[in-house]
Amino acid sequence: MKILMVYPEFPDTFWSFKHALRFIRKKAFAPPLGLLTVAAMLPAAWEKRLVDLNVTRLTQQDLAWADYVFISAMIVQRDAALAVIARCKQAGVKVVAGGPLFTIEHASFPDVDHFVLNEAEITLPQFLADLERGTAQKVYTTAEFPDLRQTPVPLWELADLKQYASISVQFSRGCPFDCSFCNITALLGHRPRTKTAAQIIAELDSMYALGWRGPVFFVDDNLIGNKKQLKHEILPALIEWRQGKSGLRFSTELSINLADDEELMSMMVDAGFATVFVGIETPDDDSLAECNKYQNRGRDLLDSVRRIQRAGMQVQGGFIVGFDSDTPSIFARQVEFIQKSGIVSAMVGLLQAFPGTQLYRRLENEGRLISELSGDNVDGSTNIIPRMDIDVLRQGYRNILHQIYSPKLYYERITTFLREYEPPKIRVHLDPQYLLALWRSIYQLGIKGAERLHYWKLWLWTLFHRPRSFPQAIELAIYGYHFRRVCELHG
Ligand code: B12
Repeated sequence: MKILMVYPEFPDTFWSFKHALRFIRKKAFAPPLGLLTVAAMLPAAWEKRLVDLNVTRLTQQDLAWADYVFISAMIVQRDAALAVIARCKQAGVKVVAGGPLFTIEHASFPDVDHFVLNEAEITLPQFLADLERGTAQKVYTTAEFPDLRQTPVPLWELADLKQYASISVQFSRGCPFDCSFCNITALLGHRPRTKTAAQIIAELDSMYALGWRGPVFFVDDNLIGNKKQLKHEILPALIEWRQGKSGLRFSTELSINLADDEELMSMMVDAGFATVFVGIETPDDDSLAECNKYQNRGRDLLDSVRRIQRAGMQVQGGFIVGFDSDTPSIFARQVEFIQKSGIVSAMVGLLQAFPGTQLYRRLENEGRLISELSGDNVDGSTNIIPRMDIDVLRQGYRNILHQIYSPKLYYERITTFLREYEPPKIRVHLDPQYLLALWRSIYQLGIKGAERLHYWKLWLWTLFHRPRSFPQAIELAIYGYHFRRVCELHG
């Protein structure tokens, strides 16, 4: 059996990092972990190939070679996925679809032959057994959440790793919290399910053996969802594994209560975690109460962010406007909070309702859902009727983006952050692309760009005050270039 795994192209979004990736001559952020994991679950004797349309093209020969195309996608890849499916149909290749897009809206894809939905650890074996018997069904779905201790090491070797800026690994799925807008718990449940330390080390060993020394993204929904196992099993294993190795800087996603645990933060830094993405959402307590984000309430959010930065991790943050409790004062308050926090990569979105969430059910009951979901929470679109006048909301939202990504405020945030930040001790792996990126940044940002003055001020300030953080300063300046391009795109 010949299986062609296809990952459709992403549009230009906040997290696509498309414009920043050019500086390091990479084509995409990370290889598609879902497809590579599914590939590892297929019979070893089957032939497998990966075509990630973010780094290469899908040719007629690829389609002629395949017995089946296995496709995965997020909602944001809907149109690109439809185009791939149409080409498969034309070429007479059968399509098997899975992943978040199809799990949420499979009925909109009549040309897909088989949907293997939810987590493949449960549904794929059922499909494969039926396929062998010649009784494959149209839809495989489950309400159960699998034990991740049976998840195999992804087949990274199918991907052309040189094309990517980072690789993803996954320790856990699910999140113990209950934020009303988040579709993670709807897709993956509340109880964090985890892999063992031996599995994680095997995954890291496998990518290290392939020569990977670049960044590694732990794509957990909340890395600290199971603190006990993390502290007693995973982090000690990672700290030991890192001895004598260079590179493989880790990043992840987690909740703000990390700031309450000094020991955990220090272990994470020793294990090599350099960046964490945290859902801050809003400085407004009524809005936090409205969306049930109790882990962010009753604390000084700015102080929590600073504690994480001081421990040695950069904080990236997610923010939302458009809650029912929001008044037009929220726009200025968000900008003020973001500036004070030194959260350089601030992802600000308009509130959107994803199917399966509490928010979706509530707004459906109130008759406040409109239009299709774009799937990109930072493109300035929404599928809900907000309480605030929609034009005021849209304008206020655009103002936030224009302000926080204006060169002046953006570069100010970099220095605010670097003042608090304790740079990591992990040994740097010197990739010549990073040196070239420095030269490209000089040309693009320091000579051509409208931000040139701020760029050179940052150079001087960092070299005098925080010389060890110089690589971070340049990296963040390059991210800023990407964020500004994406903002321009969305008006
Ligand atoms: C890593 C990640 C990213 C990476 C993607 C890197 C890459 N190339 O894969 C980055 C940071 C780039 C990213 C970006 C975005 N992301 Co994202 N991301 C994730 C995250 C945290 C993990 C995904 C992952 O790798 N999981 C691990 C693998 C093993 O799981 P999986 O892919 O789900 O696969 C399993 C099953 O789904 C199934 N399966 C998957 N595919 C297939 C295919 C077949 C044929 C079969 C049989 C089975 C199958 O089997 C696998 C094993 O069980 C998820 C949250 C989550 N936990 O899923 C959000 C998530 C996928 N992202 C989301 C969003 C919204 C975005 C952005 C739009 C955000 C933004 N505004 O910019 C962007 C869009 C992408 C872009 N580049 O522009 C949403 C998608 C919602 C949806 N229903 O579509 C999610 C679910 C997060 C959320 N809170 O809702 N993301």
